[in-house]
Amino acid sequence: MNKFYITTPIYYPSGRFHIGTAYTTVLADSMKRYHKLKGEDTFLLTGTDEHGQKIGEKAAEQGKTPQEYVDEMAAYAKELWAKMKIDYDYFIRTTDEKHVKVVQKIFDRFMEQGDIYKGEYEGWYCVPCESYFTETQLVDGKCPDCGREVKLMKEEAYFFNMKKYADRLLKYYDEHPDFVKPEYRKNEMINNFIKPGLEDLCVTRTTFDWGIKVLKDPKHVVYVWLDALTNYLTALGYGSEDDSLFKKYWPADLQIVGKDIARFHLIYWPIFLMALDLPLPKTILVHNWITMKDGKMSKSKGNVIYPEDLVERYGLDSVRYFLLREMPVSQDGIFSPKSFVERYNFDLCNDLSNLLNRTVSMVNKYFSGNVPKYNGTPNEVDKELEETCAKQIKAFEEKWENYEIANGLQEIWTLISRTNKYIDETMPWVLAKEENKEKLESVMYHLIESLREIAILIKPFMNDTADNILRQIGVRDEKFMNWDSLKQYDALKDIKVIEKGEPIFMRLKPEEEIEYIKNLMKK
Ligand code: ME8
Repeated sequence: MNKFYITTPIYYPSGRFHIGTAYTTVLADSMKRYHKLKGEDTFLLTGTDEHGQKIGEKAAEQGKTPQEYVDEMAAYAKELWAKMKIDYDYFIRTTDEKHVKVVQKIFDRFMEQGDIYKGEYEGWYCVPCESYFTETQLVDGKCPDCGREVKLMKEEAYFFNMKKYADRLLKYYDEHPDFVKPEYRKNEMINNFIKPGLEDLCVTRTTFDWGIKVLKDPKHVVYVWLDALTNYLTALGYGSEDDSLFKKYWPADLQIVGKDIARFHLIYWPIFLMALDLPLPKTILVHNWITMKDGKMSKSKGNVIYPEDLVERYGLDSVRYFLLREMPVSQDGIFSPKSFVERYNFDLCNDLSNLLNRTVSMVNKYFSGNVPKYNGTPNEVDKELEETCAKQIKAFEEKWENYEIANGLQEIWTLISRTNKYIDETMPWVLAKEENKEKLESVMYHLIESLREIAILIKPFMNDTADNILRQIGVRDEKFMNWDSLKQYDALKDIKVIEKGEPIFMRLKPEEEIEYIKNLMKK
């Protein structure tokens, strides 16, 4: 059995998580569910990144100890992921003792190997990003990552010898075309950071103490990124007594990260792994950001949207659908109340929900709910629908295997539209009037079968809706719910749809709901 190990970034618990954070997690969860449905042995990791100056300051603001603060925030994160039905297999916290010990061991090993050396650091430091920058890296004298003010700071520090690994990294990029997706991110790393000369990385801090202490020199704490990146290993028990999960799942098959943390994952992370003599992940997928019409989401602009607020009013699956459908992965996607309501009304309500409703009510009306068997003599229109199903399944798989997520969803909606059109073309109400039983049976079978395939295709990202569709069309047998069963078009037998179809999505009143979401953003 193939294994598939997938990771999300571990999140800074510096406040409530907005829909950007939810996007990464929903994407990872959907990928996991897709591979699981295909029968693979999947493992999804998520967690919280709990050390560093910013967290210490946040806790102090609230009159809490850092530990109290991160305990509360980790509980909040778990609650949110439960609401969003994130099917993770392990939740790592960088304050976990198991993680702390291994980070210390790794640091010692790097020192012994000569990868880490002691020196003095002077540079431009961005407090919110916890990153030092050289003069040339600054943009208009400000932090190149977040655009905020930086200050000149100097401290005794340990450094990781990145230069030593630069050529090996370039060679690795070259020989592993699947390592970085989309490819242009790799070129950015090469042109912006590696070719101009990779700087050694400062890997300790003495300016604060909320972090993992260097065992041999405890006034230093380990730089948050060295601490955080190793979570992908320690979560599996790497370096601990029980490393069976590590042996089973490492290297990761897919690591998903946002564009702001690409540099850490595409340069430092592979170099740390090379220094540990470990294989590198198969693919690191860098996604762009969800932005607002007026730019980045920020509390000061009053344009932040939180996933749980949307879920509470519109249900989980519409939010999951919107995030994946509206974000092209390799470009920024814009959230607007109007686009959310439109996607809801057009894609989910008009296209999907109506298709189900019309079908269930026709099977009830013409065949007392009993779905006719496949008759073995499909006509031209039936055959065309069968072929469209097969074609769209293949197109979806191709897009998802290449991590073109939104395009994959579009392929499913092409099938949904085609199926709706099939009703208009075959006009079952006319067939009923003409008492053309044989044709009417074939049409009903084809509609139910297409709906079954659609339900399986949407299952990775809209699990509850998929189950609801399968229930309404009367598919109960697990063997017709897995990915393999998509290959069979003619096998459904003895199934009965529910007596009265229930709409899975009800039309929203656009103006009211746009106003409602705008108010959420101001809240
Ligand atoms: O970076 N749209 O954590 P984090 C899409 N602790 N994604 C967004 C986004 C937006 N508007 N805003 C943020 C960290 N993100 C580190 C990770 S991993 C070893 C350590 C994404 O909570 C962002 O790109 O600040 C990142 O991938 C993730 O949310 C977590 O950000």
